[in-house]
Amino acid sequence: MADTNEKEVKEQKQEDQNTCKTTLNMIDKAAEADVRTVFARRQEIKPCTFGAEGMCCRHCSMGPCRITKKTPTGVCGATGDTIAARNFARMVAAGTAAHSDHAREITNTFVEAAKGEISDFKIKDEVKLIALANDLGVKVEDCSIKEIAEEVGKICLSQFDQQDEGFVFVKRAPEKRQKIWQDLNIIPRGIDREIVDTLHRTSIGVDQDYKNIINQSMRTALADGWGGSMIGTELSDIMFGTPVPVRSQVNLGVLKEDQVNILVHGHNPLVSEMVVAVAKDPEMIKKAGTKGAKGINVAGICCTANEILMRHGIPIAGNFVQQELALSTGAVEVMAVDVQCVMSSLPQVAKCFHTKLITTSPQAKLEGAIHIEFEPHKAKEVATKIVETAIDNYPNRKGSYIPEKPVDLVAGFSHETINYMLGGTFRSSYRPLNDNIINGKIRGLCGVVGCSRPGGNPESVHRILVRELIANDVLVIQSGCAAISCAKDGLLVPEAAKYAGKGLAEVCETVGIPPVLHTGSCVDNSRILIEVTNVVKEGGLGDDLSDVPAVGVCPEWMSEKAIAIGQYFVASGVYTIFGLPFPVTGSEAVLKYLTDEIEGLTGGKWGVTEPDPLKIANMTIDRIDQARKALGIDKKPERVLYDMAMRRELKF
Ligand code: SF4
Ligand code: MSK
Repeated sequence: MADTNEKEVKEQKQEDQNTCKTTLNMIDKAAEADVRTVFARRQEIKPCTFGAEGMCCRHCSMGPCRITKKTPTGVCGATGDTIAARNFARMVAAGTAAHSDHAREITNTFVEAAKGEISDFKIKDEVKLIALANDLGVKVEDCSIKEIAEEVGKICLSQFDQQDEGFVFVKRAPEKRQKIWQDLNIIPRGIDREIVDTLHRTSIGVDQDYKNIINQSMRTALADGWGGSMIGTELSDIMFGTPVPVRSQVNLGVLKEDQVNILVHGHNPLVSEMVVAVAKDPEMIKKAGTKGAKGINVAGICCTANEILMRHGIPIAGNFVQQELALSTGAVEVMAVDVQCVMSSLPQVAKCFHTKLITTSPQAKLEGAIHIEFEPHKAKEVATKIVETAIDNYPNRKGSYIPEKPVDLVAGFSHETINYMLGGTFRSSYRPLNDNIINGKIRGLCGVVGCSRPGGNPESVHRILVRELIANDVLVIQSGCAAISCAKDGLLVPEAAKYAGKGLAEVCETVGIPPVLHTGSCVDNSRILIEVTNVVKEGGLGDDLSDVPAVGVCPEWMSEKAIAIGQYFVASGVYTIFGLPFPVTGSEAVLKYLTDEIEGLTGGKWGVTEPDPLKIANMTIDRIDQARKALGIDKKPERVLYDMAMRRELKF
């Protein structure tokens, strides 16, 4: 039942001018429709501090054990340090599993598409296929596209279950980085093997040494960033097209009053790609017309949204915290979900309206939803059923409330696009980017990634942080729900260069890019690894990722996947700042290892702080300036300090 709680949430959020007004507005509308949302549940359920600090172990039936000053070990004798490290490593393993299982499904489909065994998916980007084949050492001369694709698919598939040496994607990293990994013995053997190893060693009575556990979690995380996630991104690009800049729109206002609205939600682009294709079929549009609709409008939620935005310009309805609010508009005929970040509450919300909720993955069923199982062999058939269900449901819409108009954005900044846009068609290269970092017009790079979270003012943290960074000439690269937050604030268009510092604005205006580049879904954080690697390989900014004036930030992480991402950035040499809560704060030793000592091993480390955007911005800029100093390019520019009034001035 909705109650005053929703109102309290709204009042609290109104204090912050940067909170998404559409979200605020829809919290009210949801309450009117008797819909309970994540915002209200967050208010009611106070997090367990033992769990939040990594001090609860439930790995055997002698527990669960909670570590306190009075009880400093579990029943088995495990210390708080061991328990915190085990919990952390398990989060990395779970995140790696999520990204990599997504990638496995893509890879299996890719292999079948390469062999010509399925008709609905094909090799679309042959140039990228050949580039990847070259990186993987696959022979391309005198070989057909089919032969090359089959071999590339075979190698990618082998990365999951191989047992020993031969993890190929790490060879894309700078040589110095590979040597660091070799010396630390953290080059992954196979993706599945590292996940299993981590789960094994963190079960009762196995690895007790927190440093050893954390080091294994780095190997697991590398199997994600330079393995599962990278494979997912690369093969999706080859099958569906490598993103190029595309203009579209974002926020719940993308829903259409007079059209059949279909929302796709989750992460895996296989289903959503096909829904997008089928919804464009003139026969389907005609059918929608027979039901009184003027067309079929597909929009996305979460990272499936980012995938189809990047490749087709399909608008984004919202991010993680907006999924229930999207249904609360009453304007959605079908929400089709695949895997990850799908709230269990959706069937209850859908029931309040005419919306049909459809699950498509055998791994992710929801009680109360219709299940139409997706299989690559019958992709079009499944997508057709989804679209037809939506069309048939349109006459059942009983009135709706679609919030104010959406906001424009430009997405599609794959690492290939950055290469092409900055270097030009005839001499694509990262040289201009490097030169602009060296001459100080661009102070440095920052990947601002991750989730959106209820509690506090989720959208505003990202927005204030990113505005502060660009105002100080930091070029921001975004993915996931963080990108959606800033897109809704109008920061992902070239016109937003007016909010950037003088140097960054000049570069953006010359090239025609936004100061905040949308690089894709959370799996696509692997693109950022390649982007920073390309900067290193271009020359002039050190010989390793840890030398580049670049920082990773995830102010509002929510999922275990974010912890896996953070750990692969740290293991790759990047200073990576996460907002609290951070899941090892109960152990001083583990916290110190991750935020300090680990730097001596990898050159990267975690920064952990309360999600205060200005503090995070300062930490980021300080680190960038230190890196510039170490490179001897620290002469300019001046640091601009924005007070609250100046920041408000910057609003649209
Ligand atoms: Fe407790 Fe040890 Fe069992 Fe964990 S493994 S629940 S600390 S007894
Ligand atoms: S969807 S993992 S809430 S980014 Fe990728 Fe968003 Fe975080 Fe899910």
